Amino acid sequence: MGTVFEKTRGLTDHVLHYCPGCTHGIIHRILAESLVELGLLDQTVGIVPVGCAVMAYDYFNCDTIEAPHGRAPAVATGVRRALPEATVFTYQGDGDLAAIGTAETVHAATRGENITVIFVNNAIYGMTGGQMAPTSLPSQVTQTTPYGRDPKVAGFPVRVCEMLSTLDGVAFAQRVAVNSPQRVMQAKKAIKKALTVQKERKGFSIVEILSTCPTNWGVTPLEALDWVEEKMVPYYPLGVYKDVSEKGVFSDAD
Ligand SMILES: Cc1ncc(C[n+]2csc(CCOP(=O)(O)OP(=O)(O)O)c2C)c(N)n1
Ligand code: SF4
Repeated sequence: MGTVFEKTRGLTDHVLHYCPGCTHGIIHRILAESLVELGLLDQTVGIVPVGCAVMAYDYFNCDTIEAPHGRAPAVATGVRRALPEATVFTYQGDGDLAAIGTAETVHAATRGENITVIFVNNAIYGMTGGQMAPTSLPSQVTQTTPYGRDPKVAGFPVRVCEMLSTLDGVAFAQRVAVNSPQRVMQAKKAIKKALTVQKERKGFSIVEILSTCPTNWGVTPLEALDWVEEKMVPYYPLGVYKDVSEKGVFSDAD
């Protein structure tokens, strides 16, 4: 019998620890598949975060470094410059990337570092029990906003792709979601594009992926897929925010 589907060799045999209905696992799979299909896995170094993906170093079948507290883009910068032939990705949640690590993210982007950022936006701090994240939506109930996020008190959510696409160092920025099979395929295409931008040394690339956290949103796994569609997509429109990958961000690519 022919093989119809098999686990990608881009992932190890570790059992993922994510909650039922969490889409971190889907994102791991499509990132790992992309690295394999582009022939990049064996030269890849992944930089993994604090947050629920903290143990991603056990899951990706490539070299990894743990960079707590939002410092992944800074660590990725060092790896990329020391190993120019490596493929370097960061894998970061919205608390990690857009709160604790905002400075590292913005400055790596503005420097046009040849790295690929996989940004998992689930509108909440998952790992620590559901506190408000910079990306939590207006009126969203979280552990620290029990009456709903009030922008007058807690500010407005950060739209990372829109913000970063204003920076000259950014070659490619796209927001996708993984709440349906079609969207998963689009997300994988975006990841492959971002990795290709890096391979061609065209500048900083980021794929923001709208992801689920049924546990802390207080919904079922199926309801979480609708939650992404009904609550997140209107505030965080999907699409390509920047693509200057033909030309690249520097006139003389390294
Ligand atoms: C400076 C600092 N503040 C708070 C924490 C605690 N902390 C660890 S993970 C985390 C939330 C991570 O959320 P996110 O990045 O959105 O990832 P998720 O767990 O949702 O995937 C927090 C607040 C920390 N490690 N360091
Ligand atoms: S707490 Fe949320 S983000 Fe973390 S594994 Fe569970 S569902 Fe996923």
